[in-house]
Amino acid sequence: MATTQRTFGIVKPDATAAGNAGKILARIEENGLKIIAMKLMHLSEAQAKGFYAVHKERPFFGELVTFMTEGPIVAVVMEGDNAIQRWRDLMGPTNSDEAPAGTIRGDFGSGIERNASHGSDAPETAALEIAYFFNATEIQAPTEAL
Ligand code: 3AN
Repeated sequence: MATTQRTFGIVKPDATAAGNAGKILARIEENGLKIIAMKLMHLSEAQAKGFYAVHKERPFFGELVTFMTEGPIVAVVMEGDNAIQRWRDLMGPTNSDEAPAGTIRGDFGSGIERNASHGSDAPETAALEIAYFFNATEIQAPTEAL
């Protein structure tokens, strides 16, 4: 059965700096996911640390925060049937070196950190991440439980 979902994505600083944001957003639309909210922003250190708080004990946390604050990102909310898995499939595996050609990370990323994009991994994290970046005036409340 088709399940309409919302998911959250980021075009990361490496991809915006390289001029690939438009190409990545086009892939979202070409694949039939609907962009329902979007903003370009330059994260502060505090905002990046808060977003990645779940990784704060990991050895790469400091580097990850430095990377995510080095330039603008595009924060995007997508909606569609099975949107969470579809967006993760479009991105490919976390490590760009292992991501096949044709995936966003395979085509636009380099390595495990500078991997061009982020995507929520479950409905609960999608809801938290959407609320972290978009307030009630910036995104319509879901009509059903999304
Ligand atoms: P995903 O974003 O595919 O769900 P996670 O949750 O394993 O991947 O990783 C969260 C973020 O941390 C990713 N954006 C990735 O770029 C970064 N990351 C994961 N492992 C490493 C690592 N070993 N070194 C640097 N950055 C990493």
